[in-house]
Amino acid sequence: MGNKQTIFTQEQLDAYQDCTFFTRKEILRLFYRYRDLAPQLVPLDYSDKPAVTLPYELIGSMPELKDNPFRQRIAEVFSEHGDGNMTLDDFLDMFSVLSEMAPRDLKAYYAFKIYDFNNDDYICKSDLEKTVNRLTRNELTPEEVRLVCEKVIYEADVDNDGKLSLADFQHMIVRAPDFLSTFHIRI
Ligand SMILES: [Ca+2]
Ligand SMILES: [Ca+2]
Repeated sequence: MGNKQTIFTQEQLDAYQDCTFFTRKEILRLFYRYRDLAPQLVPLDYSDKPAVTLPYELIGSMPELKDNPFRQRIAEVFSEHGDGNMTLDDFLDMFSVLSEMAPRDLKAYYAFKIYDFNNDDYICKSDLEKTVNRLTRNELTPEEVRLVCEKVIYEADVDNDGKLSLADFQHMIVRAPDFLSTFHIRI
């Protein structure tokens, strides 16, 4: 309120508010979080859209992510080039989807992408094994993981092709909300 900022133009701020679940104040706060990761790389004036990308190592070490077993996949999925390195836009998108304001369907859509480790638009058995291992923080034996995956596929694979499509997955998480539990971050 009357608090002039010169980091973004009004148009940029309006666009960020339209594309995220954040208020102007939250957008600015996240900008400073991004900048604090590498002040020497991130300018204080973004009005000319500088081509800045921060390496995954910095993003993944943030307190909100560092204990998340999916942190690298999350960064990859939200990064423009799929390598986990992030522009400010990628960074805001990521936190927006992970925030408590994001609707469940949107979280489910991104969770599906994150669990689809080989990016082929299906969660197959090996994607699911990796997912279950991470969700349970490697506390299950390989045999237990195998049984869980078989059960999930048996119950969720509606069209019976042995793998989960986005539709299968959306159907499944209604009954297994744990699959979204690592995608809530308080900022
Ligand atoms: Ca896959
Ligand atoms: Ca299927």
